[in-house]
Amino acid sequence: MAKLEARTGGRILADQLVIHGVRHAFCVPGESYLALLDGLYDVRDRIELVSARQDGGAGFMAAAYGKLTGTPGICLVTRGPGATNASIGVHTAYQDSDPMILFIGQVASDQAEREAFQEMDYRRMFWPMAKWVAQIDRADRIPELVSRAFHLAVSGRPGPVVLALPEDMQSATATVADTARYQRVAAHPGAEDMNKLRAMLAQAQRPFVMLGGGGWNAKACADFQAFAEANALPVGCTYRCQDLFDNRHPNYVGDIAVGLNPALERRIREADLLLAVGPRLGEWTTVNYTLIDIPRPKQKFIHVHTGAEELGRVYQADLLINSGMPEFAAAARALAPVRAPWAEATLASRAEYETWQKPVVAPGALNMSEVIAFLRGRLPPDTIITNGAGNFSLWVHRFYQYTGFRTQLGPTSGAMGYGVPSAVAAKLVHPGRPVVSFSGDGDFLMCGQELATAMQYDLKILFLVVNNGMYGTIRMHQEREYPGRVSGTELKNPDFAALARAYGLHGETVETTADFAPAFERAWQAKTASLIELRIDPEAITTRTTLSAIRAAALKNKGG
Ligand SMILES: Cc1ncc(C[n+]2csc(CCOP(=O)(O)OP(=O)(O)O)c2C)c(N)n1
Ligand SMILES: [Mg+2]
Repeated sequence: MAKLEARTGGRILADQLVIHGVRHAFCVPGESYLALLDGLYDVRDRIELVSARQDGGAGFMAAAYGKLTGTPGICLVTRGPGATNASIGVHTAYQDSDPMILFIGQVASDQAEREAFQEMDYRRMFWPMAKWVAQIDRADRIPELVSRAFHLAVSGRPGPVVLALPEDMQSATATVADTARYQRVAAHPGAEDMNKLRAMLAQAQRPFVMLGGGGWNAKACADFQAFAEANALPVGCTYRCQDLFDNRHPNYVGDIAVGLNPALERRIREADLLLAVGPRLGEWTTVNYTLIDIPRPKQKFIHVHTGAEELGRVYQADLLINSGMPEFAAAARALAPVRAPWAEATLASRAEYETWQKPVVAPGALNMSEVIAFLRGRLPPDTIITNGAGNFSLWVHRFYQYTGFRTQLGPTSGAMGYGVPSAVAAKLVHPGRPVVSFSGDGDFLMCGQELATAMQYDLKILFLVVNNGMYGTIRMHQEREYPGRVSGTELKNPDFAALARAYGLHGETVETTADFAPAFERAWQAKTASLIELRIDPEAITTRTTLSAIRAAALKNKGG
């Protein structure tokens, strides 16, 4: 065996990242982790260090990287201000069940507990939004604790882990062996579970599948698709998990979130067997916890989830299965198909989805449903679509067709600002695939500074900013609850195209539906990243109704 050499903590850590297969790390540098930056210098041919412009942008990039690759997204930030900024990425990865590791430079151990410059207790700060928070106090324990971080981030319900790194620990030297690369640990469904599932399916008349959650990969999606096909099952995807099932497939019947297709909602309510595979069944997926009865669904209910702690949490089920998604999907595929008297109903549900997909009439000169329909036909199938949070995303989710695993990156946490940095991560991971990023006007300015990162790393992304001059989602809720009393939701915006040009992008503004296609083609041909601002009518607040209709209904309600 080769003799071990002494290394600094920073170098040991960089070497562990290489061993665990990291290709990109996202950071905003800080003086609290100079020795780690120096360690990364030595491995720069294996790990590309991407400097973001705000630690929140770096956090989102790492969370999106985790979603996209199924391997932990790595984020490096400085203490106090860096950590607090980056926390939005940690919270998003937690709610989205995406693997991520946040490394934070910490004050030196001889100053700890004095509230030294930017000192914080990360265990207390991050515990409700991370799977594990720890501090590495000795350089010779870096391999052990980093290995544990990787194992925890990907195992069970995937999620974020936070490790604090005291400055003096990073610059200290130690002679220690590296660990082996981490392995993903997952539960498997038992043979009895699968037999019971099959028996319940065989007895059903109107089964319905809700697909969602974290921990999937392309093979698992393909296996699940084969199971759904063999049993003619209708499949709906939960909020922002639409890419787990090819939306062009005849068994795909729509997405399940607030504002879902009423025909789909009826089918879920009238189902006699609900098979929830992967999702947590949170507020959005259950339409504010109204879609499925609590605690006992009126349908026969099967819940499959990667984390045992999630099962039985809100909903009591006839069958609870704790399993990794790839493990469950492979077992489901291997089941002998049942007779499927519901096959016709699945086709009918698909037809309802196709009707729901047709562009709608909307107020104003620029109709978002037509824009998305154009993109659906025009974008190559491997395009990755990202979005942040706001009502603008409703148009994308309803009218686009995601073609398969990880053609969608959207925060199920509803975090504004995700659309731009997630696109940066996507283009770095898949330079050969087109990446189109959607933001609202409010949403965009939360992380729009990462346009600079896209330019710095030469990432040719198309950014679309849907501008209605307001925090529209909140204005919608305001009109519903406090009609006519607009408070804090108006926005006076910059010229987004000019802003993009200042960053060095190709920038355009579009105000009519007809002008979108030519603007898109110009942007598509541009040598650099590009941004198109889409000015829409504030009245076009959802795909189904207008702002004034919401206000009128609320006033009528209050009057009566
Ligand atoms: C980081 C963050 N801050 C605040 C909110 C609350 N919020 C949800 S949607 C929204 C408005 C979004 O505005 P915009 O991006 O312009 O999209 P629109 O709804 O107008 O289409 C706000 C403020 C949030 N979800 N995330
Ligand atoms: Mg807006």
